Amino acid sequence: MEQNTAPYREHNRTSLTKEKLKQGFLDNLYFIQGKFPTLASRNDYYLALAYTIRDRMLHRWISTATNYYESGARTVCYLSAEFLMGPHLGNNLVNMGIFGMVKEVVEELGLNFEELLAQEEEPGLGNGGLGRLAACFIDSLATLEIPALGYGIRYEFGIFEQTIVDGWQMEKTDKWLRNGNPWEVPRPEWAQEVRLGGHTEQYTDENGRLRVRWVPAKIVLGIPYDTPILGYRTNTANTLRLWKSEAPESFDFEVFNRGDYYGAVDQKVTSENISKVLYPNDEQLSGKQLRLEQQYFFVSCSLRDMLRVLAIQNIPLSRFHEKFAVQLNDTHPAIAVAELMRLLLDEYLVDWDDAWEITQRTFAYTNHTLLPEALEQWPLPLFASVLPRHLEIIFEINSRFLDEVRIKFLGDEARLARLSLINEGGERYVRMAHLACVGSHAINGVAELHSELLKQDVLKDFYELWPEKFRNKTNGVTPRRWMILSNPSLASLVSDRIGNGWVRDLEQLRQLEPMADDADFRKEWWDVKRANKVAFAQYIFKRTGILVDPESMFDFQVKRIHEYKRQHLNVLHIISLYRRLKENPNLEVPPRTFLFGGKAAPGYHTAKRMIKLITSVGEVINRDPDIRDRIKVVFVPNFNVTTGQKIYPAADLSEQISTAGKEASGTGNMKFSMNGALTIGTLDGANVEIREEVGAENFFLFGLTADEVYALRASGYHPYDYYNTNPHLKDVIDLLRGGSFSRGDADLFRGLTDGLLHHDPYLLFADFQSYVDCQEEVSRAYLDRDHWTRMSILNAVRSGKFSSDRSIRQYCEDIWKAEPVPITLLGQNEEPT
Ligand code: NBY
Repeated sequence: MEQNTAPYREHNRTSLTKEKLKQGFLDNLYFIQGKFPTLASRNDYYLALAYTIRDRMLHRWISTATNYYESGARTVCYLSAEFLMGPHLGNNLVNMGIFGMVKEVVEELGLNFEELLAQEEEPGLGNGGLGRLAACFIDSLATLEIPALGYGIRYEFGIFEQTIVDGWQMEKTDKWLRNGNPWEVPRPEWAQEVRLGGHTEQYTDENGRLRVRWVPAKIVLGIPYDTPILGYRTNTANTLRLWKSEAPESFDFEVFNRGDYYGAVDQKVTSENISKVLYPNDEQLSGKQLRLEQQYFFVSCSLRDMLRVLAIQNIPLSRFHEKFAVQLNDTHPAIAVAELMRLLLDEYLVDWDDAWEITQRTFAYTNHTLLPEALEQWPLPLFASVLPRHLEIIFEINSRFLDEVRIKFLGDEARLARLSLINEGGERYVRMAHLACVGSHAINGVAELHSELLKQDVLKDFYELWPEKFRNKTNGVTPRRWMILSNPSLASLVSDRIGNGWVRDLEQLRQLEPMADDADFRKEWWDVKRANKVAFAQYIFKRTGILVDPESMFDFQVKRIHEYKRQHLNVLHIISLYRRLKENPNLEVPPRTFLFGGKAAPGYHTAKRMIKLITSVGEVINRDPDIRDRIKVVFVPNFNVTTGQKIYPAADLSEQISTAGKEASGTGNMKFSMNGALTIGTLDGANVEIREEVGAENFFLFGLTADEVYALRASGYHPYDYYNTNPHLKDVIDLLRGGSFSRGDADLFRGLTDGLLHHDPYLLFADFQSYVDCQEEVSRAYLDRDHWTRMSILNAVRSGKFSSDRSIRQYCEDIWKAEPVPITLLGQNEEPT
């Protein structure tokens, strides 16, 4: 059929003039929503607008796919169990460069633009940093015009919605799809079959070779749902491809359940379960069969999808690793190593050695954690029952791998046991990090310190075996969402002075350094921050009923709630400041609002109690008349991408206070700094590099270093001694133990305080005094508004390194060997072929 692409420029559905946008919007309201203005709901308007924008993205999307198809370009495949995208509409408007125009169009139609943006339910298909990193990375890949696909799971329910009831976290299911998702396009024609369970059989093929056949217990279908991902002001629109599980009609209804209608429906329900819900655990194993099924499901669908693309582009299988660079976002997709081997060996009949070479040259692995308890392991019996063939392949990989180790480290049996893909100490497990290391040609950490600690500790034996595989790729965040979209007034203040080249090249912000000495600029900078704080104060009042003073310092700790992140250390300081203010009302400290946000894994009881601790301390302090509003404590419910976009621009101080050696990188720390917040932090994760970039004099450092933490633990850590010898710390702990913040209930926080007094695994007591002293420095600094503003400006303009564009450039050069493919729009400079 002849293609006719010419009309796209003038058409109501594609033209970018205001008149055509308006017409397209009203058309979509009528033809897609089936409404006319008098009956339309806010959601109808949002959807009509979303479709109006999507219409204008499709030409780039189709052109991008065509360009990639014709060039056969090397493609990056980012495999991640999580993509924490946040709302699409605003971001797409920013990346297309039509935010202002569309706002005008909507307002000229008498509608509230902000309200329509707020109508979008965010796709919260991730837990925290790891999922959000994947989202920033696909934004940067598209902006840098790199051919790339994000592969993941289309969870029907994303991360739960958090509410706070009586100070405790409550979870509600996240029904993000309930009003429809205008950004995705299902592609049932590219569905894949995934096998699960059953057993294996040996057979002899027609050439007399012994082969293995996997006889599965069930088959599920994976349906791809594609979402276009625009680059910032480029023609590139890459694809996020998320898999939804369904029951294959033929399989359950005919073959297995003939005559058993209810059994067949059951089977359908269990198949659909696989992509039903995101596991809400960060840094913690679930050990559940369904989780392993999720991982295998999306990995198998994605690899088969790559093989499908290879076939239609007529590329021989032996060049799989030349066509695709596949990144494993943590170990969640590490089963890909065994699955690609299985596909090559059993389905494409490739020899072991060739298959193994293709596999190793295809994969690279990013580690995101230093917590030993967070390294994924699957009990052997569970693994065998879900993936019997993969277990055989893993045994074979392991036996060949250990042979190699034996030669290199003759007689070192202990090392063999440490390196083995199978943990044999007691109950046997498959170690997914080891599978990822063995099956990849590159292994990276996500900040310099983290990458060093991987080599010295968590992956030491692999480093000694293959030092050449190890890299660092410090994380980054996209300035499109985290500055332009979320902080438009700061962005225009910057662009007014240096133009907008910084949006694609964040290092250009440094041109503003001299402005830190300009009093007028400092005033404008302060006013922007102040206006963002006023807006956030209103938001807090609406959400919590708490009145906060925008003149006060906004001091934020927002991130998942976890002992190693030490939200409770923050609370210990608040209590100590509260005590001092009660004792000495003339204490010269600036008014401060302590704000917290973050979700606790539903089964992580200590984390949930940390939330209760924050809210309980807040309840006492916020209504103490002696304090006269000089300090307030607020827990902002349901921290997610949407609330984050309001928070970072309103922050004066960013709390990055994890025990040194525990936070792999952190990315919130970067978002705060970019938006002009100062950091109080330990030398952990990317804090180290942030301090290097912004200058030690513009960073509040406290606490033990990672080396000191190791040394202290090695020499024997006794938290009780700190309690006994630091009267200040003792007072704080005794107030908690006495029930001062729990209406006299001495039991409410006993578990927390006893845990600290007797174990304190994250060394709060060891860092307490250093933290309190540092906080006093912060308070003094805030009293000098000019100097503070200077530091704030320098933090923002020296944060160029932390653009995810820089991270992605480094991955492309050093690991993926991928190059930009600029997109020619069809029908513009050339006719489609
Ligand atoms: O990844 C985070 C790290 O804690 C943070 O330091 C780093 O900046 C960020 C990006 O590199 N890790 C993280 O967010 N991890 C998870 O969310 C997560 C989710 C699921 C599971 C484990 C960890 N899981 O085992 O299911």
